[in-house]
Amino acid sequence: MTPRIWLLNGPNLNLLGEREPHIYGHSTLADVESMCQEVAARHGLELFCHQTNAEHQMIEWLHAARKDAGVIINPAGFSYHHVPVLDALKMVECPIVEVHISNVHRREAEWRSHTITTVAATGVISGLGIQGYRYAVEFLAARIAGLA
Ligand code: CA2
Repeated sequence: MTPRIWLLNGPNLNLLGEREPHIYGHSTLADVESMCQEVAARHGLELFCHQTNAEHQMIEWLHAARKDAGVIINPAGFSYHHVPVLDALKMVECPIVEVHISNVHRREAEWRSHTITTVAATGVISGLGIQGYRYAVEFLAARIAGLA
């Protein structure tokens, strides 16, 4: 059976490329998703891509992903004080890579580095722009193949 991985993006990331390009770049979410589809296909993985502005929807997808092969999530605003998303992440049994496009540790606002979701992640990539998503797919492919 083809291993199934998920790419989940949280609130406002549907506007990627349109707002604050000096922080988040000019690429759109569609660009991110097609880049990740290409990498996933190269590794023989099936990739489900979703974005939501609604917390309950994110939780539903995390429940659906629970027993699949991997999750890549940019929780965006859900990274902060959203305990139900954290609880759902803790229920996921496969590896989780948390991705932030910007480096949350060197942003103007100190609170951005206090991501509560990260404790549930296998690892975190922050500050590598949209390439962070590509590396997350590469990591999951390696993990699924037993190489990482
Ligand atoms: O760097 C990231 O990827 C973030 O997760 C993006 C979140 C932000 O709250 C985190 O601190 C870091 C969402 C930023 C607001 O949404 C935007 C979406 C597209 C373009 C500009 C902002």
